[in-house]
Amino acid sequence: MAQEGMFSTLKHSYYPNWINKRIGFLCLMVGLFWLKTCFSYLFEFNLGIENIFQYFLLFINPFATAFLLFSFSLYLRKPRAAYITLFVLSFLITLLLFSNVVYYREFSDFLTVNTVLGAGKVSTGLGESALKLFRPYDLFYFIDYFVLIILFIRKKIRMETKSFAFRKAFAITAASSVLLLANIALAEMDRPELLKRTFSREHIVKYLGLNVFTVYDGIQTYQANQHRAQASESDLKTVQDYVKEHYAEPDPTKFGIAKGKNVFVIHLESFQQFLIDYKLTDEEGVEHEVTPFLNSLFHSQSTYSFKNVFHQVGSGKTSDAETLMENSFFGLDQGPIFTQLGGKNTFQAAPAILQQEAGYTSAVFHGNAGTFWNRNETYKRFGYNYFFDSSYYDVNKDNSFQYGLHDKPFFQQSVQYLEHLQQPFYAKFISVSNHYPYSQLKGDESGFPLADTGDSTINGYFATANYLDQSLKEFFSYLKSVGLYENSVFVLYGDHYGISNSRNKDLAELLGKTKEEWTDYDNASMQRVPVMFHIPGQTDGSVSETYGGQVDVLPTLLHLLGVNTENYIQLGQDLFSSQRDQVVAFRNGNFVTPNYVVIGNDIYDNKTGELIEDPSEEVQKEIQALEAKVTAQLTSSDELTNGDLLRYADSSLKTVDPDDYNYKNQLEQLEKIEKEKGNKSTSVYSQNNNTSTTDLYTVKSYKELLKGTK
Ligand code: GP9
Ligand code: MN
Repeated sequence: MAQEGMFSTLKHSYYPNWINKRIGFLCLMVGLFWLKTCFSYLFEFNLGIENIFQYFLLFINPFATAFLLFSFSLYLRKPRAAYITLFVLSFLITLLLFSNVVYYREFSDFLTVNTVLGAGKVSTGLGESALKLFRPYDLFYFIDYFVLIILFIRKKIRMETKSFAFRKAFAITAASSVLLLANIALAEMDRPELLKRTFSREHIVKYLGLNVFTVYDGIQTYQANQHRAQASESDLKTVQDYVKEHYAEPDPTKFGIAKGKNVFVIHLESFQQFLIDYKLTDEEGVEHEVTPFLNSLFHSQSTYSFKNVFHQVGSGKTSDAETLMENSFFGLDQGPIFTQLGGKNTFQAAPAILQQEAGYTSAVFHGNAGTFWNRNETYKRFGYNYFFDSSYYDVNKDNSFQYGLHDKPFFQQSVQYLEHLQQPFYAKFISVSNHYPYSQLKGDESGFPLADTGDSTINGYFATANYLDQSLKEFFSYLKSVGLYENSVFVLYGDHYGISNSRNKDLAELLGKTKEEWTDYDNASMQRVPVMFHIPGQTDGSVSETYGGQVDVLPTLLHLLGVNTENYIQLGQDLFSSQRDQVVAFRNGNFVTPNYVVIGNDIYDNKTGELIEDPSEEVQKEIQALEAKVTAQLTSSDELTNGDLLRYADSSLKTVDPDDYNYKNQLEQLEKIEKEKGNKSTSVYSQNNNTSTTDLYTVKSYKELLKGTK
């Protein structure tokens, strides 16, 4: 009866009846949260939405978690407690949303558990500017609470006094859980392995929403912290013993031959060894050399090239290759190390070593969002002084694709920053155009012949590799014209496969094999990626047959630069050393040596490519010994990274403090240094009488190049 009485007073009210029901009010709260979230998705965050389906996921993701969370208030019998709980829950997730909005305005990234725990640091970094991050319209995120409270006080909205049936509450919790699972399933359909690989925080937010992201990040942080908490200084000792025992002396004829030179690290996206010297035959039977410029470098008298180096990446792909190349240890078995530990661990990476040992300035150039692979955080811990991400480039629809700016404009636009770096520098350029799906070249850049297999991914691979090749040729011409070429060393490497194992059978014919002949042995062989050390001035270049992995590159490079590596914790061996093991571990535990290729339980003879069906006892023993080496290397790597053991390392290297790095306004930072140094400044810009050299850069499209040859 009391109910009726209450409703009767509402007959004259403007407010619909459903608002006065618990479920109705809950729906209203969900709706309001949904509105705020969608507003921030569209106007605050830059989520890189690519298609209608992604919009669809974006708009449904706030529903699932809000319903699920709010449904817990329905279990409370006392109406007042239930309404207050609902309010508090809603307020908390709104606060989470709003904090992210404000944080994003400054950092173009989302709040992680670690950032929140270290909030003191963030706010000191922000200083007075924190207040400037608020906007008048931010009231929009909270105004509804004031309005609702007033409406309650003035009894325009009333609490439903009846308690909510348990089974109904449960039905709502269950239904929202199903909705959440459906959301995750649809997201995984559009972006396979999303939760395993993360990619970037934007990816998780875009597909699953901020609430899921926060929980996901919390779980990851908890797991990482568990590992870390269990690790101790004595674990480092075990790894150190391995490193000592595994250390390979540098070749004295190579040690220091590039001392003091600038270092260009050129990351060749998805570039496999088989592309080197490859000629693609077109429909008319005409052969087209795919990468003439890289081939000329590979065979140059000034290049030490390696044709039996294998990629060793796991699910972190590009970022795992970066980890291997610059730290000489592996990525993780259970996901990308950049996203999982890049913002937390201590590293002894190339930029920090070179800065502290030899006064190098370091920079990384990449035309994709800085948050991809959590680079913006990881690079600081590697000790990179500068990181030029897509925000430093003119990127538009015509010169880019889903992974960022295309290589030609990328290299060209990079030099406006490169010319301001103090020498000697260590500069890494991450190319991207030769990335799956290999169908991104348009207009004047298209035209290089496509292969003719049943798989369009394979067919386009050669054209994008050729485009990368053209862009490098232009970049090198510029470097020669400004005098940087002669006093630099160039490290070029393929990061990982471009054609996955599942497609290799379709590739077989282009490599002179048949589908039927193709085996796991061939798949393993295809993990070869080119590695070159191009040192202008050297004349005894060669193509080495030694077996190695990406993990071996850092000690090799440091030795070329005259830096002793004995005191560092590096798991690879100098590629020039005569003491090399030549056992190449893949991230999944398979391995390759000059004699064997071992895939799971299968042993292949690496001379014939044949499966050894019945290995003799002698062979079995040999394999066991090799397996032990592989396990020792991979386990040392996992101990080192999961336990964050480098925090205990007692070397002369000063621990890098990420707070010392700021990737904003970097041109201004560089110009300030030039001014301070005056005529002692060693940047190209200063040496060129404070004049820019960007005009010396020439870019030609594929169509223009073709015309030139006709
Ligand atoms: C993205 C690019 C590609 O920025 O480096 O990464 P991948 O997908 O190859 O790991
Ligand atoms: Mn890659």
